[in-house]
Amino acid sequence: MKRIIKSFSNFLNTRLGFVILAVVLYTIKTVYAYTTKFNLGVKGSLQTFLMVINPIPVMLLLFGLALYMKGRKSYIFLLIIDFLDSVWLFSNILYYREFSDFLTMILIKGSGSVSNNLGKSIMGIVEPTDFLVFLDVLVLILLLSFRVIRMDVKRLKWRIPILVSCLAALLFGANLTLAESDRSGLLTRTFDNNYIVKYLGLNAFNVYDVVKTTKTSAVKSKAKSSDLDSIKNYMKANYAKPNVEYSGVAKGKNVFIIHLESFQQYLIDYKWDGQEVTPNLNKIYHENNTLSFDNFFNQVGQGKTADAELMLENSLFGLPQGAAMVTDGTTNTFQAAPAILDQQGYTTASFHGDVPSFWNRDNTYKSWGYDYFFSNNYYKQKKSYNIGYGMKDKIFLRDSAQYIQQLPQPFYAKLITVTNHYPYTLDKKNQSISKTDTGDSTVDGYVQTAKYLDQSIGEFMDWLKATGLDKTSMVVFYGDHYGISDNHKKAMSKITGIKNFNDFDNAQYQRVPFMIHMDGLKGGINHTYGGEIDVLPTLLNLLGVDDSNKIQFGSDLLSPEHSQLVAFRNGNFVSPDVTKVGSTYYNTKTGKVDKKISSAEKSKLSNKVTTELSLSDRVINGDLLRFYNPTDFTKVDKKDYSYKKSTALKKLKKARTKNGTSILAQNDNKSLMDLYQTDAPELK
Ligand code: GP9
Ligand code: MN
Repeated sequence: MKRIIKSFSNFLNTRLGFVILAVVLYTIKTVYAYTTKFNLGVKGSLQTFLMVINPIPVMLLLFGLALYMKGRKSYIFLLIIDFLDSVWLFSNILYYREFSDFLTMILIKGSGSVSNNLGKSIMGIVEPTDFLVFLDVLVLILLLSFRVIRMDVKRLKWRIPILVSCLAALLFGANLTLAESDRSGLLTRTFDNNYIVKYLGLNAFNVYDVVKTTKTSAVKSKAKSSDLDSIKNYMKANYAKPNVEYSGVAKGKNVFIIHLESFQQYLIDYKWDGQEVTPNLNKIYHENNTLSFDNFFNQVGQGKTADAELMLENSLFGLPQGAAMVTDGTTNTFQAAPAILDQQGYTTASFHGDVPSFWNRDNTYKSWGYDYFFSNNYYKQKKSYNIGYGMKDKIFLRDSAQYIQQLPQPFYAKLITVTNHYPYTLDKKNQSISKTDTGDSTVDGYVQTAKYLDQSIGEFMDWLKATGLDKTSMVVFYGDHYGISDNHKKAMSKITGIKNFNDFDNAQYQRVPFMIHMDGLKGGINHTYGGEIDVLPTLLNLLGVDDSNKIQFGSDLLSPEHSQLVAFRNGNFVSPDVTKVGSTYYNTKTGKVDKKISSAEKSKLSNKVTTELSLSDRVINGDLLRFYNPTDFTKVDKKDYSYKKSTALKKLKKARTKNGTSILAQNDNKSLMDLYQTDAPELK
């Protein structure tokens, strides 16, 4: 035993030993910070393992640089790096406490949305245990000053530091491979900063962030205002005049945008287990005062929900890679629905029971002009209230009502549900239909979560009726993207009864619901082909907002001039006559390969799709809307927005005046929450 201790202390007295000790201590304190200061959402043993080991590669690389030097300065170098990195960790802890997100290059450069000076509030938010992140530096200094560890000042053989650096790179590679195996597309799809930190560590996140930001800002700095010309010309040449019959029919009404997570059109009227899976949505779909579209397609790429949100509220396509909300949401200028309506006197709010940082909503929503963003910290949280990505829909919608009733009218409120999300798991007490029996475990739970979502919508609509909001609001429903990806063709074949469910069928099953429901609206099932890109122009026309001056890639679905060529993000498309998947052109009506279509026709359609996509990419990559100054739109100043809970609650309280326009104020400030009926078992 003594011998072991002796050789251990001998090892620590070597420079390599000291470096390894520093890495170990750094790792311990980082794991302490990860688990107590951040909310990384670590689930399962692999994620836990990665969270514990992820500081090692980068710190081994950084501290390992000390091995290239000789003398006391190598120790001083290591301690300085350790200290600076700890200051960085400390700053992130404070920032995270306020914003549930990590510091990024954009924030530090100060060009982003957050002008909130952290320095001002530092004293208010710092906690004594935050300083523990400096403990390892202190311990190392004490060990050296009291000569418990002696400095090893001689120069090492070159191969030792080189080997250590190579080992660090190798470990990082292994870390990344394991991370990708758990979450594919981690670096390309850009979901959430929390994910990168959870899987690869804070320092790796910083490098990633710097590379990403440098890349995107280089393109932006080269862009100039004349780049807009070709885009404006395209808009002019392709503008479809909105349908005057519907112009302004919803003027001044409240708007609800109800995001039906992963909800495909085929679920409408679908029966399983002897019952309708979504009776509430089916009823809305068939009602006379609902405009329902049965040839409406999702057009998302890797950004999934984020792409859907971007298209819906900006009429711009998602990017070919990653999510524009993440890569460009903080810095770009937008002319988004919330800002447009804000300037028409609307209060605007987005509601979502997940962490605010997911898809960078907490920053992007400011660029879009959302007055409020109610994310999970605005809601009462209990373990049983959550499943998958966030709050269970019934509880989420019920608890959103307490904020809805406080919003000054007219308002624009977007409610993002999440329970019907892959992998479609639901606890027993919330299941009210049996799973399908395809044997594909991803597919079979889908009807259960869809039914649950449908019930939550039913409860919400009842509340609208009970409060009278149904008379004063337009309610818009949309499915954001597919629920069952094209990796499940066999199961889809069983579900749909289509014999060989092929690529053509998969393209057709990209249909998602789009329904506009409003008292007195001339409804019916409309067969026009269109997609998410067309929502904004359609809604603006209903709301009586002129869109002839807007840079938007979609057009009013009700316009007789609307183009029915629906572009998918990968260049494929669907139209009433032709469907293109890869290099194959199908006849949309028969599903057969279209052998008669001329090559001129093929390239005409394909070119239109690729032109639209690439022009839209140019707008986002070059941040071109910063150069666009239409007279009827004032640019959003992100500094005017804060989603801090205390600030939002204060603002809502202020609105509770005598002449307040919220339904709460109109009800003499008596809550309308007792009108909300839910059978959510968690609330009983
Ligand atoms: C998370 C949720 C899911 O906040 O919106 O996003 P998705 O995985 O569907 O893109
Ligand atoms: Mn989604």
